[in-house]
Parts: sequence; C-alpha cells; structure tokens
Amino acid sequence: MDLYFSPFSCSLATRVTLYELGLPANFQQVNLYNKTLAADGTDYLKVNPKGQVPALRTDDGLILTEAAAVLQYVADLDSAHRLAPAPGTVKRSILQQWLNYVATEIHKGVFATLFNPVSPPEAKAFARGTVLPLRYTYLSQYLKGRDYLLDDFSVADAYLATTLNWASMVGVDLSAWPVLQGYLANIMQRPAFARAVQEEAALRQPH
Ligand SMILES: N[C@@H](CCC(=O)N[C@@H](CS)C(=O)NCC(=O)O)C(=O)O
Repeated sequence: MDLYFSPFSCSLATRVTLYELGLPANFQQVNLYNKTLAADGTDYLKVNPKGQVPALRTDDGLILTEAAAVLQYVADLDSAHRLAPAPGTVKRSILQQWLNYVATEIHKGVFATLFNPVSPPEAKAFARGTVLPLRYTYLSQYLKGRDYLLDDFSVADAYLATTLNWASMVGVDLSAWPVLQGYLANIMQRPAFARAVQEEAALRQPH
C-alpha cells in the first residue's frame, strides 16, 4: 500500500489510521505546489489527476482518492472494525455523516479558503469570522461531555483532529472553544497521532 501525502495536510488522518491499526505502508511525499513526487520529481498527476492528497495505492494497484473514502477503506482492512463501524449498519452511516461534515463544512468550507494564498481577503474574512465560529460552536455543543464523535475513537476523529490542528496554523485561537481544545489535546496524545505529527514535522518543506 502506498499513501501519497503532504505533511500536515488532510492526508495526516490516513497516516494516523494506518498507525492506529499497525498496518504497513509506503509513504510517498507529494509536492502540492508543482504536483511532483518529492522523492524523484516525477509527475504526481499521473498517479492522481486531481493533483490532491490523500491518494492510496492499494495492494491490488487501485488508486483510491477522497479522504472520506480512503479512511473507510483503511479502517475496513481491520476486520475487528475498531476505527469504523461495520459496513451496512446505521452506525456506519453516522460515521459517514461525520466524515462528510468534516470534509465539506470544516475542511473545504473553512480551511481550504484560509490556506489558499489567492483567496480574496473578503472570502477569508467570511470563512474565519462567520463560517468557522458557526461550525466550531456546533461541534463544541456536540462534543461537550464526549471524547469522540462516535462512541469510540474512529477515523472521523482522526480527520476532525487533523483539521483542528490547522487552527493555530492560520492564527485561529482554539482557546475560544475549550471543548474543542480539550478534544484535540486528548486525541493528540494518542501514540499514533503523536507519532504521525512528529514524523510529518520533520518532513515539512519550506515554501
Ligand atoms: N476532495 C478531496 C480534497 C483533498 C484536498 O483538498 N487535499 C488538499 C490537501 S489537505 C490538497 O491536495 N490540496 C492541493 C490542491 O487542491 O491542489 C478529499 O476530500 O480528499
């Protein structure tokens, strides 16, 4: 299995999932600015024409993309269903509900705009000042008194924590949402998450 990743991007959640499950993988770093592989400069668009991470090359040679799909695929490699409820159950639908919420309302709805160097200032101000507080207030209410989005740690937590970790990178002070700050701190101390963060910090390229 090959995971195409960029340090601290949304692909971190898949790395965390692999580490949580103890699954072996080759990690292929992608330079998202010029869409090349960091190892040899070859064209990443030939791997994933979308030019985005994560992409996962399965042991069968299939390329899977879209974080929500990749995360569920990896979780399902563990037959004990530790990180995703069993397929076909309503709990799996609830997991998908959360993965979709994180992908669309948090990742794309807020951070894609804040990270994009060419987003208009008005778009950034709207994402930061209006959308993010709405989403974080909702999440704070939901997570109050809970450790995880589902009953136990799941791939949805790996994804949400990956995005919460971006807050400080764009100058959002998470202390305004103490429930989210506590939730993130709890997940960051998981050995798999801590290891992923430590390893990707060492791979960060200056840009
Ligand atoms: N729809 C994709 C979006 C993935 C995505 O936005 N990845 C970012 C990194 S977090 C990326 O590759 N950005 C580079 C680009 O969009 O060109 C998914 O859900 O996986």
